[in-house]
Amino acid sequence: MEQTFVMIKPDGVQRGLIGEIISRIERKGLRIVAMRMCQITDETARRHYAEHVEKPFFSSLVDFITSSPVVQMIVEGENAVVVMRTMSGATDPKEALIGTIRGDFGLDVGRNLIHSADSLESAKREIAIHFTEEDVVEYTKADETWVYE
Ligand code: IDP
Ligand code: MG
Repeated sequence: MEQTFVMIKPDGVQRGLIGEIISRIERKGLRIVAMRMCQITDETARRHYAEHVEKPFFSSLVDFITSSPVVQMIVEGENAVVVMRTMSGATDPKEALIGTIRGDFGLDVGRNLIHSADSLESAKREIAIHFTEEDVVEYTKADETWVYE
């Protein structure tokens, strides 16, 4: 079982898509083991997006991600990192496949609704930024014998 970090961005929250996005995660068979709604600080946003500090869009990205509440999750499952990236779709929603979250609900790269960690290493780094061990619950979902062979 892998854990990944997922965040519904301010546009997803403001557009009333929290339920839709969480519903897709649940229906896929993934297990949410931590979840919170919060407005992230400038400092946390800069840490989270540190790899993009030199990019021209960095300051607008930080402004956007701190502009309104987000929903953060740790999502667990087999190959959870790749599965969540696939469900999220390409970074630019115009290119994201229909059936993905970005492909179905977005049009602009600066308003692409969801963040999901791009590797196991990123997932570990991001989980450590946004959550502590006490935030994480351990449980088995009743349907898991019907999700996994
Ligand atoms: P990802 O979210 O698919 O991993 P990254 O390349 O890591 O994409 O970029 C992080 C975030 O920065 C994107 O989700 C998007 O919100 C924003 N971003 C990326 N490229 C651009 C751009 O060219 N213009 C504006 N915003 C961008
Ligand atoms: Mg990324």
